[in-house]
Amino acid sequence: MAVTNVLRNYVDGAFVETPRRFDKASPVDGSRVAVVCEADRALVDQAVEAARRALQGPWRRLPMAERAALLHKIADGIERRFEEFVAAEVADTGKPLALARSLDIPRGAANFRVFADLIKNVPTESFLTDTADGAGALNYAVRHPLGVIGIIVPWNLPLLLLTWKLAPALAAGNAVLVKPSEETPSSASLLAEVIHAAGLPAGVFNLVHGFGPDSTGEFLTSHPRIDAITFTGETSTGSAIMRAAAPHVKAVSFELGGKNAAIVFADADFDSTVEGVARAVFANCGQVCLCAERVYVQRPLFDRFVAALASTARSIRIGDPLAEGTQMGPLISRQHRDKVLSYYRLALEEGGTFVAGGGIPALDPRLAQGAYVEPSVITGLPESARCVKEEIFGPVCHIAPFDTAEQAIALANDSRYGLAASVWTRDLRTAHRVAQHLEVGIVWVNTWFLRDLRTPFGGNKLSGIGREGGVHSLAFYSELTNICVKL
Ligand code: NAD
Ligand code: 6OD
Repeated sequence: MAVTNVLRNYVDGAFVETPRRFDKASPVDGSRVAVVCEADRALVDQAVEAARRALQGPWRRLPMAERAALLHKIADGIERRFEEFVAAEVADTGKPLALARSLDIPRGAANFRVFADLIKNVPTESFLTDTADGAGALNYAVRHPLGVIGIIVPWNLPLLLLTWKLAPALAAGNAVLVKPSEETPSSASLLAEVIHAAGLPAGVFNLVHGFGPDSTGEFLTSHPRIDAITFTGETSTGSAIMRAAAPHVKAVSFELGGKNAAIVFADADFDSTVEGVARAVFANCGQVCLCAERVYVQRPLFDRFVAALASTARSIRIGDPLAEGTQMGPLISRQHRDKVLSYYRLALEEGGTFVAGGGIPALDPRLAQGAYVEPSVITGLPESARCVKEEIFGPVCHIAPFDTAEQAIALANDSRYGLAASVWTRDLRTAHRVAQHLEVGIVWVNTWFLRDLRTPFGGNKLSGIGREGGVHSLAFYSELTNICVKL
């Protein structure tokens, strides 16, 4: 009989079991992936005190180069246990092996390497100031850790998003409590083993498993001795976290939801644009905050483009993520599938037509308890439809025509969200002009989700607060003290 993996918390340098546990179910077939020990309030308190002690201990005195070397050691550990991380991520999320191997796990390691190198090379400001006596003054800023950071992350890119926040927080010298999603506890648990083996001082990194409201997540956001919360997830959760964090005036950094537009001009290279937009819509079963759920195509190309995208959607091989050639796995859970399917039904009620998908795929009966949906393409909805306005977070887009660049900009900007957009054209003048008018944090031209980790990443409007990436991450995870010396 298979032994179920019990996932423990990691607090003050030790792995900790708790009596309260929950099951993590596989989105592939409903089987049990792991039993997870939920951290209660007392364990969170213990982790916070351990983190506070760590901030005053050897971690504080560690030379920056040694701190950076430890981050590289963690990256080495991820790479050494690469296939275990892949297996953990696939088991929790159901994403295809190839995706975990090419995106999630390599980025887990890369996040540590980038911030290890950056912290050694980033300057702080200095200014020479004129004074009345002519001697002047020298101002220079010194960087301090922000303190104890609560890191709360979602389930769609578990290791990638966790380490995207953890690596810069550690590089800047902070101590952290990490809460992964209850849907994806496995890769975070492996990471705790890697960090333990790398020899990070006790209390610097703490892992606490659990849920959001009335559970571990809320214990973190309302804790008086946690200095800041960095969060990726739904906009409504961000709003709840802000309320919980307000009494203690915690700093917050938020990467939230999106309803991203792809704008396709008639002169775009047809084949590479269909391929690129299909990736933007269907990657990770549509569960990337950057995915395009609104596609606008210039009228002369519209019918041909709709037909090609629908044909691509129908050709996607859906199934067991471990099977050779699978291109799309399930959604994260049956609960999330219910939400996505409710939008498929709503699209019909709102007057839309499915030119591809719209239901549940016929699959091997072994996968009957899985969370599968068909990749779908919808046309004919009014711009005011809820399916055009609300984030669905599944493998689905609505396609609508436009005539002029001004119209495309107005359509793309008519959203409460402002995370990302992509523009597809051979005309660079059009590309730059449109890109600069889009009310989003990230624009890709003739590509999608091409990342340089030094660049600012984040959203406008309801899509977030602040920017992370490169020096922007270090700015959030640091306090700067300006020292003014009269010469
Ligand atoms: P979610 O907001 O439901 O959960 C995210 C995390 O917050 C989980 O760990 C959860 O346990 C925790 N949480 C939930 N309620 C909480 C509360 N009241 N207090 C404290 N913690 C709480 O999001 P999800 O469903 O896991 O992820 C999907 C969402 O994340 C989508 O909206 C997607 O757009 C967004 N997302 C955004 C980005 C970005 O960079 N902008 C990246 C990835 C995902
Ligand atoms: O690439 C990243 O750094 C990042 N934060 C991606 C977010 C993807 C959202 O699902």
